[in-house]
Amino acid sequence: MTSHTSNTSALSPASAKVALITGVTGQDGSYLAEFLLEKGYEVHGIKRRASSFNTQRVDHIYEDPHIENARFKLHYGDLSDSSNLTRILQEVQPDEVYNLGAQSHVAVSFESPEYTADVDGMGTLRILEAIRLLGLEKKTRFYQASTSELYGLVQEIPQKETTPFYPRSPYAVAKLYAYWITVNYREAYGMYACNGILFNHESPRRGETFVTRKITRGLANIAQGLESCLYMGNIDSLRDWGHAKDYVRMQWMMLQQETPEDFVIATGVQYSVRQFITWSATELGLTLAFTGTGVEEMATVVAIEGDKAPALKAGDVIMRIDPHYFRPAEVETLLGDPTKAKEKLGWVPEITVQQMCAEMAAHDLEDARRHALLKKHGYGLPVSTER
Ligand code: NDP
Ligand code: GDR
Repeated sequence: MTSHTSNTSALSPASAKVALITGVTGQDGSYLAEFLLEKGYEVHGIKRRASSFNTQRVDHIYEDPHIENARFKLHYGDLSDSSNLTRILQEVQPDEVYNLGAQSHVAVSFESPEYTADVDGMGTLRILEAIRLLGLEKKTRFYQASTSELYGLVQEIPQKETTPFYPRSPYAVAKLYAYWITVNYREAYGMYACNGILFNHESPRRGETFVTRKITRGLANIAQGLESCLYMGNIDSLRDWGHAKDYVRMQWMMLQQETPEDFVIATGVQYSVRQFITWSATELGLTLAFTGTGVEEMATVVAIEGDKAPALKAGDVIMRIDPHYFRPAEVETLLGDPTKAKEKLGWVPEITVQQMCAEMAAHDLEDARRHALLKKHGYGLPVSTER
């Protein structure tokens, strides 16, 4: 492994590097910020203005800006606003930029295609162009959050760096532009810019409407009597799921090489959404039977062990299919080949999908128990079941 920071221990204050993260309030942004702070970086993040607080995932690392030498700083900004991005980049003069900000929900991109193209596609160009115009192209290294969704209608199994792309959603098409503009700025201007082509990665901080979190959170709520049934889309869909903590480590590793390159980051194992439902149920002591086919398929509780699901009894139907969650064009199967990352960077994922599922299920059960207790005492808030 070649490296401009081969040492993985923390930097001394004098040599502290400066990182800028777009999407710092999201799942990956929050883990990456923690990771970089531990390494001694000064970390700047861009957060969007919202009518209520949207920094829950980074509140625990927030530092009062009045404190001298605060190392975690937030700036208001938006990927749709070039002047704002240019100003922040000029102010921060980052050594490394991690472009994680995006409208990241595939199904929502069919409903907001133009916004998704603007933020996910043009937003990437805006940052690259700002780096160039500010004369930072030799100083600032750039990481682009590319995605396995680029493979879409899969042309080769497993997918690796050389597999042709065939995007299947406005999200994936926007990310295709972002991928190529990153390659183009590397080739045209000699910028240190690279793509991490990351397969699905999850955690207890995963957005509530992505499939894994929807399942762990939904089943925990059902077990505690806060909801009655989980409504799902295509549960035959196959994904290669890893843990976000493992994947942000790799984002950093990619920027420590001598020369910029693109890498596939995946576990190399795939499972179905149905399998993830089964694991999540097992974590709650539930054995399920899947019956019926297509939109008639359902999951029924056949046995219960332990005390995690007091609201359920054998025979309860806890999962049904709702075609509302089918996508206009689906990506049926994704399976990554992380050989290059393993061989060139020595990266291997440390957390298995089953361990991750157990962590998410335990987290969401604790949340559901708290909600159930509040409800019992008359303080219950409605549980959101939007997708
Ligand atoms: P999240 O959806 O959890 O986070 C997205 C972040 O982008 C949030 O901080 C969000 O802000 C911010 N954001 C959204 N729109 C804008 C905007 N217009 N301007 C500035 N910021 C914006 O995504 P993840 O953390 O899961 O993913 C990080 C990146 O990696 C994304 O680009 C995603 O597309 C990509 N990716 C993710 C994979 C995964 O499996 N998680 C796999 C492959 C790629 P707010 O909190 O205000 O909504
Ligand atoms: P994906 O993740 O589209 O792969 O994009 P998501 O978890 O949304 O879907 C995975 C698969 O599950 C199927 N599915 C459902 N999905 C959701 N959200 N809700 C449902 O009820 C449901 N039922 C079945 C989907 O059809 C799909 O096949 C994620 C995002 O993080 C992207 O930003 C990232 O680029 C890719 O992963 C890699």
